Amino acid sequence: MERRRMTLYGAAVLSLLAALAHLWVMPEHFEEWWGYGLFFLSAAAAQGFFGVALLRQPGRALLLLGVVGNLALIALYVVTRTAGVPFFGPHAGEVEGMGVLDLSALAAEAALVVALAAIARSGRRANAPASVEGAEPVRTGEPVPGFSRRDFLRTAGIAGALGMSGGALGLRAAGVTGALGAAGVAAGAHAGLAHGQEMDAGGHEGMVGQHGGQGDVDLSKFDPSKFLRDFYWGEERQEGGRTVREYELVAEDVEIEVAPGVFYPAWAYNGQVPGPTLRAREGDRVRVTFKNRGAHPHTIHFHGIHDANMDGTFELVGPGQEFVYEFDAEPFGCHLYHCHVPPLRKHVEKGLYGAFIVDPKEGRSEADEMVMVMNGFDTNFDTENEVYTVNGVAFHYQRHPIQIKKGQPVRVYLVNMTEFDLINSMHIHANFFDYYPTGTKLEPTEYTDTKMLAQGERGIMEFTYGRTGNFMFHAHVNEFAELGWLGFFEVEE
Ligand SMILES: [Cu+2]
Repeated sequence: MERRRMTLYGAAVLSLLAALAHLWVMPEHFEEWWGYGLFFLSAAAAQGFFGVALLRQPGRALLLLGVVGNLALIALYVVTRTAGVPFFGPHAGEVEGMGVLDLSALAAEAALVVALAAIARSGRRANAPASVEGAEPVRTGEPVPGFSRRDFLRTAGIAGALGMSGGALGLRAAGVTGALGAAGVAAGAHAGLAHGQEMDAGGHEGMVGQHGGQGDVDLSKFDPSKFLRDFYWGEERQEGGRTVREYELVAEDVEIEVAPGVFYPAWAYNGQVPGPTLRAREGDRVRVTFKNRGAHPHTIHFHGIHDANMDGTFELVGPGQEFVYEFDAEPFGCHLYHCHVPPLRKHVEKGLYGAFIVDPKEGRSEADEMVMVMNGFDTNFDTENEVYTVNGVAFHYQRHPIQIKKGQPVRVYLVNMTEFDLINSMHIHANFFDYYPTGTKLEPTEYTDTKMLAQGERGIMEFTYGRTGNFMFHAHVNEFAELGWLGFFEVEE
């Protein structure tokens, strides 16, 4: 009976481990759809209660329930990883990715089924008339026909140990980017924002040389100052008398720092949000090799004129897969690219976007060129942005003002990729700019100091500062400015 009890304890632990795994991933599933969240909550609750019930009243009905329930969960797992999510919710039909945590939960459930079967079997033997309790010693070396309880126990023990170590690994990974981490991130976000506001209030002092005295993000990972003027022209080659540009974009799941100490579990092109600024000349052949190293299917949808099968809307690129997009760069202008896998909001919100600039054949006039991608981050997963930025890090250009020269024309490629909020805007201080909507015409349509952009809208700004000093620029949606979308031009002689 001692072995039976040990198997019981083992089974209870396995059930609790599986429950913990389901509980762990529950918040992010709630974020996707309340139905998914509820499913994970129910599974966790059932497995939790089952583990406890097993130790109190391990009757045959309960054992059977455990076997059937866990087999059903295993079957559902296999279906969602092969055929896709069945019928329900926004992910219906979408194939889910696999991770350490869910595989260890799966291992725990499989081991649990084996253990429950073993308990049921030992129970039946113990209750058989010929078998008296305690009179059924399993002597070492005794030949046992078939699969003995000891074998079951050993199997369950090994699988359990695997499940536990896998679970621990998974928990560590999840601790960084996952659900419970979200609480920490949310708390961090508030700290970060208080911090931001403090800096905002101190902005005028900042102008006399105290920028960035209050901590910074890890700029070795991603530096918006470098990103600002970093244009990815691709590998240039000549094919049949025309210019071909070859680019490589890799989608991956990566944690990014969007304000000092505020981390966000992003899906990103080439490990950064925004993704690299792709650039070509009108008429160039653009060839983009896209590799998906993330856990979900993704694509790249380029704004421009191209074939239907190069549009990044139909051919999903699954985890581990590749796809090559090829098209002519047209029309010239300030465009964008982003993932187009449903639910679209989710894939964009997570960070899969960047600017795509096509120069006119004759080029544009000489200028100090830079790209500014306006965006936001929902750091506590409440479908609202807590942090707003230009180029991915809140208040970066307040801590590190953009150096420009007096009298030097500046050209800003401005792209709005903010999710959740319908509009964003750009305002520069003590100056006015020429504005070219979408950059598709060579004549400006407006001379202004504030421009409002809807989601996905973009344009080109041109201006020159005739005075030296520090000049602020920010969203004129003032709430966004206070939550990170604010910076300075430092104009020097
Ligand atoms: Cu995607």
